[in-house]
Amino acid sequence: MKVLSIAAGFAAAVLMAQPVLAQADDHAGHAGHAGHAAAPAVEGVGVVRAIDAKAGKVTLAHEAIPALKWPPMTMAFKVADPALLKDLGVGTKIRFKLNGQTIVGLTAL
Ligand SMILES: [Cu+2]
Repeated sequence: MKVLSIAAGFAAAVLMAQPVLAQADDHAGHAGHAGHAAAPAVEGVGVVRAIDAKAGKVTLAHEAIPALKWPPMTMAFKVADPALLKDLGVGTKIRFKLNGQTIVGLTAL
């Protein structure tokens, strides 16, 4: 029975490792940015380029965000709450608050 219990323990370890791998994958699609893992909430300024209310995403041409070492660029962000998008239009300049790569708050400028 010893062999069986070792095999069961190994299977459990593999299962437990999977959520960690999935988290790491979240950042793989964003190679243009350096070192934003576990970033605290940070503010940025940008102009709305596109809105996808259904997906809860907004594309911004954002200014540099020195706290995250991000250069100015155009990219899509998820929003924490789709209601944040309701007063936005293409061309609206906003100040936004980020938690990781999710916008958690914004105001039109
Ligand atoms: Cu960016």
